[in-house]
Amino acid sequence: MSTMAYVALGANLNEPVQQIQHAVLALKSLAIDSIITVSPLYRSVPMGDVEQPDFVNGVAQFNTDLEPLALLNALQEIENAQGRVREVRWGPRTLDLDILLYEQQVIEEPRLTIPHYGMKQRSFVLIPLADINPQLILPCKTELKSLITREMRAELIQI
Ligand code: A4P
Ligand code: MG
Repeated sequence: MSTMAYVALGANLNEPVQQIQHAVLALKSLAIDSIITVSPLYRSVPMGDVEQPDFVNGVAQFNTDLEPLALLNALQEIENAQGRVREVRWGPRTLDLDILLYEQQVIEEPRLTIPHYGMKQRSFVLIPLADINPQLILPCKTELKSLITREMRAELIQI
């Protein structure tokens, strides 16, 4: 049984666009038949108080037969392979891969919260997600579209 997953991609160090493109190739290896849909990429101002370069953000969608924790492990391996060093929380990174949605499942485990805890407030997640699936309804029954404000659209520049 395969499950549809949405993964957020973010990078703001060492050629961020190339980091994302490289990550997309790696994600194909987790996808059934290597089929993956990738949103347009956006440049976004860093959220949070850490002084750091702008981010490149996007979202990928694919079907996988990995269970949620196995998917998280696989994503962390890809982050590590691309030189991710964890120093400051919310600090700069070569690559961040967060699981946004795993079908309509709600998961609350020590290492894994799905839907991703911050997704409903983040322009750089909601807008690329809506590019892929404008009709998406979240597990809490909220329509994705209803969360996207005019201010959020003004925050992002498509690359
Ligand atoms: N974890 C729990 N749930 C999940 C999930 N759904 N997907 C745990 C992935 N990981 C999940 O993550 C810390 C731990 O979260 C993991 O070990 C995993 O077990 P991390 O990637 O090591 O650290 P982090 O990313 O610094 O922390 P966090 O809280 O995930 O940060 P965020 O929320 O990812 O925010 N500004 C812009 N413009 N664009 C960005 O992409 N990203 C961040 C980081 C800050 N500012 C940003 C952006
Ligand atoms: Mg993260």
